[in-house]
Amino acid sequence: MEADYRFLTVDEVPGYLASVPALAERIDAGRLVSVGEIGDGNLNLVFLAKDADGRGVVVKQALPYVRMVGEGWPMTPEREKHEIQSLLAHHALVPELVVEVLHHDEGRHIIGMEDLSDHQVWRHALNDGATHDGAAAAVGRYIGAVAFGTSVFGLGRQELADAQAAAINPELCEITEDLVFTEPSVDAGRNEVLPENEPDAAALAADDTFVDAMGRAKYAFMTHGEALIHGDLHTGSVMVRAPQGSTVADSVKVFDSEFAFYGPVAFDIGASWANYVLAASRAFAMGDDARGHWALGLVDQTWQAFEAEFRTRWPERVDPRVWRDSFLEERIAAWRAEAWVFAAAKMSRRIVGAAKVTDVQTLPPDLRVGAARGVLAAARAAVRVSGDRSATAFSELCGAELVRHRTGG
Ligand code: SR1
Ligand code: MG
Repeated sequence: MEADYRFLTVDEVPGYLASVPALAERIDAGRLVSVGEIGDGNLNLVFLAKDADGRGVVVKQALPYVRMVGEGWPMTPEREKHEIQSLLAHHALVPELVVEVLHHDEGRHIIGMEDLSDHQVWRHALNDGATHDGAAAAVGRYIGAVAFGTSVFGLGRQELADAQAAAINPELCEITEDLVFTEPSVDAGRNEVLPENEPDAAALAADDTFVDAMGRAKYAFMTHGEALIHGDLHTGSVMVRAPQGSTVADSVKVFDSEFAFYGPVAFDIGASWANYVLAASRAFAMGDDARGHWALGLVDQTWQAFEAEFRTRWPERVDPRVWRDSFLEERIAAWRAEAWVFAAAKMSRRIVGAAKVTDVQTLPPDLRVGAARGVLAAARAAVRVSGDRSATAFSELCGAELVRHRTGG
């Protein structure tokens, strides 16, 4: 594939940093002690540079294809614009919870960002058994701030229209539409499970209730442009930090929002819930039930913080004349119910689909079978619930399925 821009290399990074004033003021490009390519995501190149004084910057470049597959899966590098726009919009709302953008190179699809190397990717920290208390609430507060501040409730009419127009992101949305909603039940040749899980994947695909729910969820995803959502808010899109010897997070930063678009608020909520269930599946599979229940408890922490943040901002809504408190209650209840189904979609895609997660994949196969089976069973059970749709009911239902299936068998 012929790209019309140059890919960044480790060797080029020092000169690049020196040539960009906004980066050169954050790092001494002439006294670098390390430059490395640290990207472990599915799509992009990510470089971290550190100087002799311990200062650092991150430089991220979008490739014209999906990194995890290679040139055979072309993908617009323009996605970096959506990442920048959403990071800036979200940072303006909750600066302490969103990575700081320092630089944008449109021609080469490069973003310069603050160095968060004193943080850990939350998924890695969860896999290692860390807790980072407060992180789940921070994620909920971020979702609530974005749900209000980028929506009809927080923006004037013209500002909203401009933001919606700038956020049209069909290529990245189509990845989600395919991988999250369609392919868990309709294999496009990208699915893969352990042989022992093939009956579980087949049962998911044959489950009419599940497939119908995915159809409704995909429709909502494609039509409910409520807010400038993150669009890929899994635990690999959050960095966490705790002081030495502490289990409490003193910094939580959301990043990697290239999938951002005007979509359903509950999609980000469901994404976070799904990833807590995946973290719990790992713990239950390893026989650490206390840790499994702790991970499931994150579901309600995110929900409560989301709801509190949205309610706090509600008095500032654009048109209180018709958006009365009764409408707030309707919205909150609707988002909570929708989050169940979005979470079910996100759980199932990480088990059968193309882009898996280390929570489950790094388990030994004999433990992975039961974990995967439990997650799929939980997803199928979640779309069947029509009664109590609280966050705690969701985690209790998932916990029961994870424990029931964990032995593999
Ligand atoms: C082809 S991209 C695969 C996945 O990686 C991203 O993190 C998104 O979750 C996407 O679905
Ligand atoms: Mg990502």
